[in-house]
Amino acid sequence: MPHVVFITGASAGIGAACARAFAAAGDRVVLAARSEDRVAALADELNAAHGDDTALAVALDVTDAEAHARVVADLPAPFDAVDVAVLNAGLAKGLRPVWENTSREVDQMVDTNVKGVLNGIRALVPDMLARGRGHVVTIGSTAGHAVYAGGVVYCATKHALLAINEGLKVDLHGTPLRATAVSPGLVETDFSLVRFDGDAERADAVYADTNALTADDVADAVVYCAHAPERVNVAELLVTPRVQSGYT
Ligand code: NJP
Repeated sequence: MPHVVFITGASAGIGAACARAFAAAGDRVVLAARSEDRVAALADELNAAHGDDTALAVALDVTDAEAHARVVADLPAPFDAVDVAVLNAGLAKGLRPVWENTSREVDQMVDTNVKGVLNGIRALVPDMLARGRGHVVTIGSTAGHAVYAGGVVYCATKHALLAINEGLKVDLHGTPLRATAVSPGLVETDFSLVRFDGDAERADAVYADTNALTADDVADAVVYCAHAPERVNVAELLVTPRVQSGYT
């Protein structure tokens, strides 16, 4: 039976790669992001490649708890019984000493990377519990294992994400549900463009001296965790470039 996989941040980067990888593996995917046109285009691509009802696009800002719950509750068949939640939407902003971060930058990172994931868990897990089947995969980071200069808030959100994954496993103990954190190192996506406010030169420089992962590398890891036999829970998967000098 194909899984139904709900992916946040599916309009770009790792989320879009996960969508392509799950669809190629025969699963159905719900593509959630704020950029409605981008997820709609990706859904069209996947439905053309893998057959109708492979992909459904939904507009979602994960920071909006009510919208998150509503989007999940309103999913039409055959996308309405979500088996795997890939809670991937995230960003970094304003990489400067923490006292120089604006309150907007702090809000953007905490609201998206932490509260957005909690909103996803609250929207999706109750139905998984009711059906006795489900898997929550959060996309963390090597930044959840360290703190680097200028990245205090981002790193703190990714430390929080690992705590959420650990806590979720505790709360899910005795249920058939699984919880996994996939923690990538440096991945070549729009992530750096976002964290440097669209400065492409700075973003490119990040990848110039490193053999960064591709988004597909991370997607393969996510699919591996989700497709592991039911008796297996991959608690956390750290996936880094073979050579990585620091933390993203
Ligand atoms: O970044 P990018 P990645 N509501 O910028 C979406 C982690 N990570 O794929 O809403 C809903 O290409 C945004 O969509 P849109 C990182 O922390 C990365 O690299 O349309 N969606 C887009 O689809 C993050 O958790 C690296 O703008 C929202 C997606 O998020 C995850 O990987 C290293 C949203 C971002 O795509 C994916 O990042 C690492 C919202 N409020 C961890 N805000 C790395 N790239 O090096 C944003 O260790 N999105």
